[in-house]
Amino acid sequence: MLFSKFFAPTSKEDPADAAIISHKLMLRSGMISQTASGIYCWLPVAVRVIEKISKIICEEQDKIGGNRVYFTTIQSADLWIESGRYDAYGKEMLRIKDRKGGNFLYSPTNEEQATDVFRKYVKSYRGLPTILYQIHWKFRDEIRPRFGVMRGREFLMKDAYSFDIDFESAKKTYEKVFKSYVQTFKRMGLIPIPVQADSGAIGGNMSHEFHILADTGESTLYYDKKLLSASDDELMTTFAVSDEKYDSQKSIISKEELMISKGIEVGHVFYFGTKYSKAMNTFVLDEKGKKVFPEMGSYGIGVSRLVAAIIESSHDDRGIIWPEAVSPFDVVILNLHLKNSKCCSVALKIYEAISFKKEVLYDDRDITVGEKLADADLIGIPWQIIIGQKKVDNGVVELKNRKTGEIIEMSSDKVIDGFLK
Ligand code: P5A
Repeated sequence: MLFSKFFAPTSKEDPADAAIISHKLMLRSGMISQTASGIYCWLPVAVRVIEKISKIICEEQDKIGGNRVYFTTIQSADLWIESGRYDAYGKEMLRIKDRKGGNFLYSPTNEEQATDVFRKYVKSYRGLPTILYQIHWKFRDEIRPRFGVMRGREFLMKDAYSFDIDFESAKKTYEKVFKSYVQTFKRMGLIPIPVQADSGAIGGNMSHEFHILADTGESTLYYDKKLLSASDDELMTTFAVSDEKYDSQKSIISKEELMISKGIEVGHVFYFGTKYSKAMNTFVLDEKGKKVFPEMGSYGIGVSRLVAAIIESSHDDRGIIWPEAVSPFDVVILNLHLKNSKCCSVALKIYEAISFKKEVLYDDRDITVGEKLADADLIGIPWQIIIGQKKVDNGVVELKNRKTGEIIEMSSDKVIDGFLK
């Protein structure tokens, strides 16, 4: 990708109305553009990150038997009247009328619709367990949208819905999803902290939130120090709660072991039994031909929130530092002297050679050296290949690690070899 043709409107100015660093950096690096309170357009750098995050999520969901679908963003109110949530959901639901006066809404979540799709097609215990998931836009008319896309009104979520024949099987599914979430977040370079949670508007009786630690998090977490080194299995039982649930009198963690940190909720899983299957008369026939209401769960990951959360946990005073797994590009080539034919031929040679294997951004813009270096640090691609006149005359280019700042000089052939490995 040539930067001269790439739509990444970066800016030096610190935006006045951004309170947290991820919001500032997303605006400055040209990732998002606000169109109304809590509603953002997503520009190419951000789209590439969302796609990396989504790919990891899908791979992990598919591993546990998830089936990817697209439910709809616009739903008929009828399903929500049937489940009893239409009135209960309150003002967070964006309600819409069509030209015939029919009641519709923009999906804040899709439990009802998932149940409706399931009941139309699955009639026997043989069709269970079933997991349906999607990555799709949601709308919640939050009272206080804030911190950019962290708490938006329109946001992207991965939402999954599971159907099992009985409690034992549903519990296994819940545990499988729980562990796959731990893997999902770890693959993005994050340390997930699962905390026992209330199930709120979704309803039910078993629920965990997944947080990542960041000073700007909206929740305060109380957790056992052991959690930071726990195995995936231990994570399910190691003690952690958020502020609403913490009671210092009843805490089972000793003072020495207790950690208190701010966290950002990037995922939330729920088991809620037959709440929706009963309300929506959704059943299958078991081996003996008896009607059984499936036991259900739902599982969310805040995909758009994750983009901001990753930035909160990985940046410095010059800009974003993308973990390699979610970076918009693998490497950026900075041609510092466009008018120097040697710099141009070396840059092009490297660009053409490594583009087969890597996602490469080639900064061929006619701007100052300072601007080019600053933009590369701001956008935060993990590797920079810096091509300057003096170095090229000496037969070398510079390879910079964005995270450590370390710069190594080497021949262009050696750089190419490194990226083709
Ligand atoms: C689980 C999947 C649900 O909606 N129904 C389907 C269940 N859970 S949840 O906790 O309400 O949301 C799941 C995750 O979505 C993110 N999220 C948000 N992201 C940005 N802006 C918002 N306003 C917002 N609200 C929720 C969170 O990461 C949450 O864990």
